[in-house]
Amino acid sequence: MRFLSLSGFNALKSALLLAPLVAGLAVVPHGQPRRYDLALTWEKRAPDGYERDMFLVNGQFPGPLLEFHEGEKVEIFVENKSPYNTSIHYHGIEMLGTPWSDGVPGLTQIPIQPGCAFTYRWTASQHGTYFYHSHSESQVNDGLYGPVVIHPAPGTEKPYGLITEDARELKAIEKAEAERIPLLIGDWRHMTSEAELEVSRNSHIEHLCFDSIIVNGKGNVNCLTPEQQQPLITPGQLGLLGNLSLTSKSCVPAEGLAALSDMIAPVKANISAIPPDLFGECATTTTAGEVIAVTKKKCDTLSPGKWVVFDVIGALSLHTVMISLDEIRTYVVAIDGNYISPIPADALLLVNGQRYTILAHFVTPKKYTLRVSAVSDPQILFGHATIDYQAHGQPQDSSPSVPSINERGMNLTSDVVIFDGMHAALPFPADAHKPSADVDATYKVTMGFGRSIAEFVFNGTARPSTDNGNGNALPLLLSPQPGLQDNHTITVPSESSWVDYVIQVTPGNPPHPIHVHGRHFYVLGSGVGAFPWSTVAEAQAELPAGAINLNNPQLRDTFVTPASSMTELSWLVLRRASDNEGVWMIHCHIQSHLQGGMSMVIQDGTDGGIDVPEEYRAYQCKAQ
Ligand SMILES: *[C@@H]1O[C@H](CO)[C@@H](O)[C@H](O)[C@H]1NC(C)=O
Ligand SMILES: *[C@@H]1O[C@H](CO)[C@@H](O)[C@H](O)[C@H]1NC(C)=O
Ligand SMILES: *[C@@H]1O[C@H](CO)[C@@H](O)[C@H](O)[C@H]1NC(C)=O
Ligand SMILES: *[C@@H]1O[C@H](CO)[C@@H](O)[C@H](O)[C@H]1NC(C)=O
Ligand SMILES: *[C@@H]1O[C@H](CO)[C@@H](O)[C@H](O)[C@H]1NC(C)=O
Ligand SMILES: *[C@@H]1O[C@H](CO)[C@@H](O)[C@H](O)[C@H]1NC(C)=O
Ligand SMILES: [Cu+2]
Repeated sequence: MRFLSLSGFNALKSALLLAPLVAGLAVVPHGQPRRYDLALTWEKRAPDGYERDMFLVNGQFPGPLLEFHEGEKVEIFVENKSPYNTSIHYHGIEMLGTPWSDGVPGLTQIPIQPGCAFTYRWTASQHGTYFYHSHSESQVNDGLYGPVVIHPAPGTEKPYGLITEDARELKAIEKAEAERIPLLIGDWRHMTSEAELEVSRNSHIEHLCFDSIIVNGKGNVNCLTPEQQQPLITPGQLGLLGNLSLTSKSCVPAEGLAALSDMIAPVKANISAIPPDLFGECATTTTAGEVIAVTKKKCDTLSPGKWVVFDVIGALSLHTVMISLDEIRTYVVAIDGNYISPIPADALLLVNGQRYTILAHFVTPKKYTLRVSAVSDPQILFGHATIDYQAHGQPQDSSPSVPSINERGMNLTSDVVIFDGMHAALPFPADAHKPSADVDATYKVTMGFGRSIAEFVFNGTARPSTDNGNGNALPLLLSPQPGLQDNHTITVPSESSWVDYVIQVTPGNPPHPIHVHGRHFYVLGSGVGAFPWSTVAEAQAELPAGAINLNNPQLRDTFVTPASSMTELSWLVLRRASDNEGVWMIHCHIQSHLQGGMSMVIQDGTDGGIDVPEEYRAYQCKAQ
């Protein structure tokens, strides 16, 4: 304190008054942005015991936690020291008034080329759990991601009073929230995304096979013998397998996917283009997984146990996973950064791109296993991490923790409570937010397979990638196209303030996690069969009561379409405010579907042009 000037001291004081002290978060003078510098490099690492080339951020994988107080200005300086064009997207951040910092090459910026730097500026206008990741090609699969946490502003109403009324326990929960721990869940491959993309273009097949599940960038390869695989094979998997067997990576072999391709796509699969190690050739590794130490200190007397808040982040490439912390019934308290009325759960279904904030209470000191099991049909894939709970003065129970789920994510007993995220999750407080009862427009689009099972269409057509720029054209944000309605673009005029998106998925499709940039959306409903109505109001008049929820729907940025059967369509209806001018992507968050063309662009209120700051309008590669 001795060296602090008086004005510095006042700024410090006001910052302290405004925001409760959060461990590890330095004070930023009032009104100044909180700045992070991220250096992207391409180096060798072995997250699951197998060494490969991958992205690191500041020498780390996953990238460092970006932590803010709600309301703060944000400045993120990204230096690209890798050999690839890239960009950084802040998944789930609404980018209110800063569409130029959304990080989508070809749409909101030109890619950050090797040797160049780019500064993202935005406001942390929401609180909760998010993550940053590359939006170029499938670089997420090369490890270019990291967590973002925005601590709620003082006075924010929180749902913890519905869990306990004990003031000391509540204080302990508040403390746990301030010290929240990210759990980034990933599915990992040994082949680089660039090599995989090349193979995919030649094989005309989606490569539904991974090497491991990693938690916070750590895991190991688990190979199963046919005897071990047998009891874990699901009916859906049997359907894909026919008379084939799972590979040593426990994947439906490429031949099985080729047979599917023959049934539904005109462009034939070419299996000989697939190197054998992509689907087969498994070698078990025994790398240590992530271990998170949770310690109850002597002075920590608020609660007889220890409350911990985890931010579960679906930094996945493909798989949908079931997550369960042995012996602990957690509470789900937020979805995609929005508080909900707490939902108790022993196991949680996590879809690619979604986030859940969960609260756990530890009583017995013990090493608890966190299990992560893929539930998708094409592969048996699982991993784990450990929560090492120690309490001062108490011996640690050395018995292994008892699982609630198996390697396929199925409950092992009938009392396991599963939260699948598909049904009611009430906003907290109940009147926190609500969709408009009326909309100004309804846009109906279909999505599904394209000409091969490596190509995916949104509104009839696969959208060509603009990941390496837009030819010689400026990014769309700098040259918006008024009124454009085509296979790749939905233009919502400025007059429209609320809009419905009706997505119909063609038969034979897996669930698609739909992610929208900019404003979050309300999930009004989903179902199997066609959606023949032209508006939600018409649908509501004919569908059974409750099929469309306008009262308390989930507010999210990622939600999954129902799996369609081989003969029927399925549908998903999203209602979204279009009051945030910009050029926003709507896309499937499965990397292979996105790289296969499953995306569209929403121009929100761009008809009058957008006043892009000179810094972004005139951006050219800045040397570091
Ligand atoms: C597997 O089934 C396919 C047809 O679905 C058939 O052509 C092939 O001969 C069968 N293979 C074996 C080993 O039974
Ligand atoms: C299939 O892939 C192999 C290996 O890349 C290539 O040599 C062959 O020409 C391809 N066949 C067809 C029909 O494209
Ligand atoms: C899993 O849970 C369901 C629903 O409670 C139950 O019917 C089923 O028997 C459980 N599975 C096992 C193996 O106990
Ligand atoms: C747009 O999609 C339709 C199918 O919905 C297709 O017939 C048409 O060729 C596509 N247009 C372009 C320009 O690709
Ligand atoms: C990288 O981006 C620049 C600018 O858009 C583009 O001209 C170049 O072709 C891209 N490089 C690669 C390897 O795609
Ligand atoms: C889908 O593409 C067609 C052009 O094929 C276009 O007329 C229509 O407006 C698009 N639909 C939406 C919702 O943008
Ligand atoms: Cu998809």
